[in-house]
Amino acid sequence: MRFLFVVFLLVLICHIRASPRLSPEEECRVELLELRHTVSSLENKLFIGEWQLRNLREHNHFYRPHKATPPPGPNMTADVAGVIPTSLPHASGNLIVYDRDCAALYDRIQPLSGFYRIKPTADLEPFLVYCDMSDGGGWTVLQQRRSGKVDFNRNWDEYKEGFGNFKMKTDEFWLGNEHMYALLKGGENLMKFDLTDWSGEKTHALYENFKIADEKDKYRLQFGLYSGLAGDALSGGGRMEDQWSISHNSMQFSTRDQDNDRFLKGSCAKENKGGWWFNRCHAVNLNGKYYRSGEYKGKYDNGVVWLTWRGLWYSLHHTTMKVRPLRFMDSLGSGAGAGAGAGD
Ligand SMILES: [Ca+2]
Repeated sequence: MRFLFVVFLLVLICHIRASPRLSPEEECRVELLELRHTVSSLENKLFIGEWQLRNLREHNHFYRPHKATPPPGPNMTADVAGVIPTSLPHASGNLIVYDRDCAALYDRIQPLSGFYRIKPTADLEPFLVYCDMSDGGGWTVLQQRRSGKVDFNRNWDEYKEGFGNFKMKTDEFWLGNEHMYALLKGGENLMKFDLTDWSGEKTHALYENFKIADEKDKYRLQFGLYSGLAGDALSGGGRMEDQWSISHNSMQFSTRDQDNDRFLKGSCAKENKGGWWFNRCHAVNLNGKYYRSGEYKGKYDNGVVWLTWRGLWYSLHHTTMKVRPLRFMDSLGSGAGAGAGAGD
């Protein structure tokens, strides 16, 4: 048995030795073919890499959000790395390109709600805004009241430049009339007012083509069609006889130190403790005195008010003013997200 096995092995070895070997020329040819294959594969990789780079440059897409980023908690600012890339080469020149508003940012990378830097016009320095990426997404927030911690009784320059805190989701702020002027310039937008009362009930109002003039015209307000559930208080409510004195359309902005209202005997901004587009004086004032309860009493109806929802003697708990382009396809894909509910 063992003998047979040895014979088998010898036959096998002889067979292997007898098998034809490649000549040096053939070996070289095979090697060449393999190298060509490798070169072709590397060329493909290079081509894809260059295409990706071109694509990223054309779309200012320097950063991809990490899927592992935890969602922001109630007391946490959302990830802002999406706007401040950290891995760019220092000698690369001015490569940081900011989005013109939160809608453009949403279109590009659909990040979480949070504070981001935007640059609506070329001549303006980039500035920080809160982007509400809920409620259909893409909202640039212009005003927020939440707790009464920030004093809104400010002068012209403060309203012009903006004030408040820009760190937490619940921070209160006024984005600033100059920033708002730049953001609203084209007027092809939809402004949404999200309102919450002290029992937690929410409502909203929407205005198309919301825009303000420049400082020379004292940031005069103009807006178009109303829709929503809160009532068209910005136009002065339903009563024609009231509208001439309390509609905010075409009104200039007033502050305690710049009286541009139509109330000849006094200053609406002084009485109402905040800057706003006062007539003589108002049906809406979201920058009024923050009363820490709903109904209030006093010499003036100077609370945070929306006439057609809770009246002039009820000061609201939460307010938000936020804007996005009129032709914005939200995450629902229908454009219907704006009226679907308050993104508060
Ligand atoms: Ca006046």
